[in-house]
Amino acid sequence: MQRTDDGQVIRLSDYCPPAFRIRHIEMLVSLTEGRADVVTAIHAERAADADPAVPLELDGDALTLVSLEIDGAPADAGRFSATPDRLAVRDLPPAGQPFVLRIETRLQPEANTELMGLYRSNGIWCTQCEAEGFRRITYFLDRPDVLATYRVRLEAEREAAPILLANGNPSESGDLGDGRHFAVWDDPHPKPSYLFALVAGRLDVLKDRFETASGRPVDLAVYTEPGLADRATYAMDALKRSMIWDERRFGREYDLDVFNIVAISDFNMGAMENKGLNVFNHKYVLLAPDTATDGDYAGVETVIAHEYFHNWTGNRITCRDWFQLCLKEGLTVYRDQEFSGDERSRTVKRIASVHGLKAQQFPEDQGPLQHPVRPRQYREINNFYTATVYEKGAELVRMLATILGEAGFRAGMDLYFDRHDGDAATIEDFLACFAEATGADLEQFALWYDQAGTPELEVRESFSDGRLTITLRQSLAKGAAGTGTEPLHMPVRFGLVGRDGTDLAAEPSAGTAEVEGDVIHLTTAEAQIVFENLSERPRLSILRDFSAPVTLRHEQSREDRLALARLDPNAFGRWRALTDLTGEALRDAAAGASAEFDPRLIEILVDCAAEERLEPALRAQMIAVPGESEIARLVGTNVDPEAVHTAREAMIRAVARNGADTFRRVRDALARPGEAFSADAESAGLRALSNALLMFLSAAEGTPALAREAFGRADNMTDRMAAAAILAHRFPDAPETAGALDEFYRRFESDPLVLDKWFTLRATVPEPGTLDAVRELAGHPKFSLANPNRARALIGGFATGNQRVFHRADGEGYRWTAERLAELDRLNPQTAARLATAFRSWRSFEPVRREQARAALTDLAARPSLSRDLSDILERTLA
Ligand code: B3K
Ligand code: ZN
Repeated sequence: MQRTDDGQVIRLSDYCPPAFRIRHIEMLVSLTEGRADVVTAIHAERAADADPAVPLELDGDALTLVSLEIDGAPADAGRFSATPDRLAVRDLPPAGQPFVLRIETRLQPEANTELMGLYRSNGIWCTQCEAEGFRRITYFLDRPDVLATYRVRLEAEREAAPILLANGNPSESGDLGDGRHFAVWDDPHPKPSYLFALVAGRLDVLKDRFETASGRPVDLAVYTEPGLADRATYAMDALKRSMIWDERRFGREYDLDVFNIVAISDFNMGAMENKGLNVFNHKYVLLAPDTATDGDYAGVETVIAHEYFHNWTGNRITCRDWFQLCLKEGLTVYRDQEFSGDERSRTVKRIASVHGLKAQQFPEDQGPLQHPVRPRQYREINNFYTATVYEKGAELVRMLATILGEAGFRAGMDLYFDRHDGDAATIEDFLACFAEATGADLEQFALWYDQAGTPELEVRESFSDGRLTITLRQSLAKGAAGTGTEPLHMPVRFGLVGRDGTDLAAEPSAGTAEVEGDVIHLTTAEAQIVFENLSERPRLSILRDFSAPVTLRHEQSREDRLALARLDPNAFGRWRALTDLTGEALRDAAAGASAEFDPRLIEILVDCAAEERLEPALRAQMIAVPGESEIARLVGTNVDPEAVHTAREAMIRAVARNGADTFRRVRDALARPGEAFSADAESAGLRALSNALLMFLSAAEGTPALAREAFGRADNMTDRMAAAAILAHRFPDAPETAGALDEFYRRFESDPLVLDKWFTLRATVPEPGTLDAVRELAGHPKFSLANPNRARALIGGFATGNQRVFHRADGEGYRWTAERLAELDRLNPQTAARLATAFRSWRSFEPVRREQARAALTDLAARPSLSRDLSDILERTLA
């Protein structure tokens, strides 16, 4: 039974340190079919400054208390009261007199469909405790500022669970007779309860070793379901590369004798950084050329690195409270982005991150679910693992690095690691380290954490007599979060591009904002910068590398913008110029303003595809046509998804028509027949470009022949999926498509990760008939709401990946989705709430759809016993 809503709001301003300290925990978890018995000994002590009469109030969630002992004696009934969600113990000793509570609980992991706490995934016992899952295992002060060492003993039948894992280092193991065995794990590093984990089951393993820079040997292992360990080699390689990178880039070494990763099928998110025992959604571990796309490979590399980097940013230094979530998440995303940039191509990675930010975080920041990077209040913390906390949080760290420079940033990080190792810290603690290490004043910068919304940056320029004046103006509108609108410290990176495509070396001669190298520090609502004695009128390339997460309004001539798209020496600047131009053209077409595309723009897109000096991955990014939801965001109000679809198709056809000959030539030259598959970034880039061209060529020819041929010839999942998507999306009624999708299904029917792709492929066909298809797919024998990946593949694929059908004018797309969410909410509130965010932009649609969406949401919100997770999202979305 999920927690229903009690309407309680948790506020940052109410933070109080705990009245009791818990320094050490011993746990015995005994697993049998159908039940788990948990005995927890909590070594606690009243805080020195706490009221001597205050009871110890432990959190619980759906728990049954079996027994309670205080210092070795059964507790008198009068000394405690227990409910499923709370255990209060009175008359405990004063400060200075430690005591031990022994709490016995009994759980039913098989019945846990929420996948929080202890549950079973394909028979494997596993846990998820962040944010508040530990309280579903035992009563505890389940908050991140309570740090303790753990000793955990696991017992289970050897046959059912030959592998027994927990946090820390293995200490003892042995036989118990009766076919049962045990293992004891010691975690010497004090940690909050959200980092607790255990895993038990029949697992295969891939093992390796690593030696840290200071010579500590570490046993590495990736555990998988039986028969799949050979798919973990890339993950293992990514882990070792992450370990080396963190030593070199941040001086951070690993700190236990073992590092274990376990890949399971049923998981609410990507992965979890439990100390020494990372638990992963198997989607972010298992790879083979035949089953995984290049995107999957990149995703595994990123998530493996992300969870590993949490060992320092998250585990060694954790968060004081959940409002500080970005302290670990934004910082760790920044670190994984830097890692991927170093391992692959920095520009390609930066473009991918910015594209993701604009596609996911911008709509969140500009809609009803808006919240500051550090929220001030929440009803359900699981709903705040958002693009704003993660991706915008990473942008704030990136701005800090831009403002302070590489050396200053590193000095601040060193001080942070040094000073706060072992702490539960705050954003203030973090920023203070940078201020102290560099002498910078970061008070204004700190506003970024508390002011929600995407700021606007308006840029104007004027040139005469060799004198260029740039005027910058920033503004921030009050949005749904209702937070402040003060001017922010915005680092604005720029270049003055000369006629020959190189940056002019010019120093500003006057201005009201400080300029350091190629960065303007905009700290006021408006500022001006002046450059004099310029030999030519430069083209202003502004906001290079997306140096601040803002919406740019640059009054720049079309000629200059087109020129920058061709010759900005900063490749990111070229991409931005180009995608802004295509975005605006699509926006105007979708809003009915213009049905014609500027031929010069089309020509640049075509030329980019053939530009040899650009790496292929970058060319693929340059010629990508923005997706329908991105176009809808640019239109902003009264969106008609049919018009958006039509506009996008028209642009694809225009590019395809003009580029067909070039594209064919480039694509032929990219072909590497007979060459063995390699997953490296360069090969992935070749495939990305080749498949982008295949899409345009298929559109130009108007037949499925090319894609069908590519599908048949594909020797890897990237090419196979690309071809299948062209067939399914562009030629849904062709017999070639039915044949290919059938073949795909039959071949991969028993591979869950590939089957997820098949469900998504079918759910994203932009044709009205897809609604019947998804109805049927929800009843498909291979569909299951209980598996989050499968639920996301179908419901998420449809609601976020099929704008045209989800937003059908008759409201059927909304109603079908709402119905599935209601069903899913009874099993897994967290996943239901996450999927419900697909509705977040409902107000930007035209009145008929808006009304349909409102009705579907209102109807869903009015259902009895919705979870706190789902009702929180629905209420905020409707507010
Ligand atoms: N810290 C986890 C996310 C936990 C989500 C809880 N609802 C994974 C990560 O960000 O690394
Ligand atoms: Zn994380």
